[in-house]
Amino acid sequence: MVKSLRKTSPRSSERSGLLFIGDPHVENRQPGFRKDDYQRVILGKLKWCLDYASQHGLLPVFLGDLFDKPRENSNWMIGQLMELLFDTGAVGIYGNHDCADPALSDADSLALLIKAGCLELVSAESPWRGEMNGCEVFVAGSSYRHKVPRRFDVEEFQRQTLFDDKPLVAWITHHDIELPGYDAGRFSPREIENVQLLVNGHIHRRLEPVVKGQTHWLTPGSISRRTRSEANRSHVPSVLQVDVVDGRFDWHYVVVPHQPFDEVFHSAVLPGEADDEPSDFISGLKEMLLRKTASGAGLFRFLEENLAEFSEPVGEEIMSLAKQVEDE
Ligand SMILES: [Mn+2]
Repeated sequence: MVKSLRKTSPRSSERSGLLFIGDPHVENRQPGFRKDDYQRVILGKLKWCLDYASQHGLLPVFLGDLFDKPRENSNWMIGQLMELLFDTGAVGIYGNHDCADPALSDADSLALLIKAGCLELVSAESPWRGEMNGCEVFVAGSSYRHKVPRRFDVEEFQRQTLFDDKPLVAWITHHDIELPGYDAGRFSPREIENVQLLVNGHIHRRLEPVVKGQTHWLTPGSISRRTRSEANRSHVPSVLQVDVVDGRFDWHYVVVPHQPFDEVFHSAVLPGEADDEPSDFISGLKEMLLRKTASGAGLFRFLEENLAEFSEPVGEEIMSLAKQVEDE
């Protein structure tokens, strides 16, 4: 496990709650059909979130996928993240996009933030622990591919304390949870003993909460919109504020300032718009010429829609050539 090289924790200030930040996917390139300066926009959103956390006495908690690409990140961008996180501190888990191998390693960009003491990685064995409004609070979690336990053994962590007040426990995950409105779910939510709140990243749009016994399962969604999809058109980038009030968690969503969908994404070129040309093939080509996206988003959509016209080996060869170009 990657560990901080810092001897002291940056988190000395009084805190009264938590701010959960979902899937920022910071990266140098433009995702999909976005037409803004994505890397500056997403760093600006993170700065807003961290400022908000400081102003409201909240500990920032990252739900995974802080980075979109585990390793190809510029020093400039990692330096900016260090500057943003160094004073506020933060805790979190890693997502599938943060690690190139099945587990996070020293070769991944996120490891630099952890070693620099800018982000504390939490797990079942090493939760964050602190006091908020006179109540003991734990933040533990399961990074991508890590199991979520049936119960959190708070007694184990409380052996050395004099009092036996029941602490509040928030658990963070980055998993395909089976929730209403999400079709790719593989794991059903259940009660986790001693855990009042489970907050899941990985799913990029906000979903309705699910209650299982004492455990509330919340899905805030991503603070960035990466694809020009209808789901994203209605998704409002938000963070989840959780305050500790009278010995319990009290939560609500806070909208992160963002531009309207149509100002963030290139509009789709519709058949007919391209010089009255009725062919999808031609309108697809037009879209590629008009919207030269850095990620090749238009190219891949165009190929997927048109490769059926070719025999299978020819189609596969064209796709593999396109992927080689995209990887460069
Ligand atoms: Mn993600």
